[in-house]
Amino acid sequence: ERRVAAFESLTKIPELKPVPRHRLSDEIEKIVQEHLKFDLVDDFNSNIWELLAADGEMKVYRRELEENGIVLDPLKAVHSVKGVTGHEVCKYFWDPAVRMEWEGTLDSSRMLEALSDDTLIFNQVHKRVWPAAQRDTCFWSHIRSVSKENKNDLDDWIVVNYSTTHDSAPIKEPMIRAWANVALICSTIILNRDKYADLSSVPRENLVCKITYVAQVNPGGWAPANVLRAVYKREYPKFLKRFTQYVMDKTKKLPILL
Ligand code: 18C
Repeated sequence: ERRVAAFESLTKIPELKPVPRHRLSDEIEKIVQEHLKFDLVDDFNSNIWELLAADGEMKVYRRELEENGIVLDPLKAVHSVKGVTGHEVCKYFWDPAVRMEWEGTLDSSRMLEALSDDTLIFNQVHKRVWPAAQRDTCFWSHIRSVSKENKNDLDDWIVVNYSTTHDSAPIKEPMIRAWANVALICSTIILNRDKYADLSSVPRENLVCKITYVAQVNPGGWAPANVLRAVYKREYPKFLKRFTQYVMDKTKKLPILL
């Protein structure tokens, strides 16, 4: 049923056509649906989440979780950014052509395969954090729009980056393979919507993009808990600030991507 909604919403966007099925279609569908179901639940008053950092509209929360001495702290952040749409934010997060312009935690990013117009597979090498071994990741990255019931609203957008394996990315010791399940979900609010006959005439200043970002990372081997938590605390807020500023700067003079 949701595939139909996605199909309809994709057909009205010129650069995204409905995509044929491929070997990861079922897994992607399941993981995307899980994110859409759980990530948007407003559970910040439930004692589940501990505030890790706050700056203006941005709030970064974490939940302490360790298994067999490995830190798996789930992370959830919310942000609200003016002047951009969810489509724009997700597009820049997903697009390999601009990744290195905003990603500050990578030594390299290599696209291994395009499974379809909306799903790519990457192998990324992360900056080494002393004193731990260097980490890499291999993941599929999927982008899609999610139709709203009210046709006066802009679609929501989501990108999921989810670890996988790939023949072209064997683990090369001493590198350690980290595992990630990351989602960026964006919802666009239009201020004074009734003043504008059609969406294409809405000015940027009337756009507000509500961002939810969740990340579950398994460092994939020993890493000192205190160093790791210090890296989280520093890097996630830095990423959210830097990336959203990047999207605002890039889109400022461009026509709005609805
Ligand atoms: O979501 C982000 N970026 C996406 C596109 O690149 C993609 C990335 C997922 C991140 C997976 C993290 C894998 C861990 C690798 C080690 C990290 C080293 C950090 C170096 C810092 C200088 O979805 C934006 C992500 C931005 C924040 C990432 C910080 C993650 C820190 C996790 C640390 C876990 C490994 C610890 C290694 C040793 C520490 C002592």
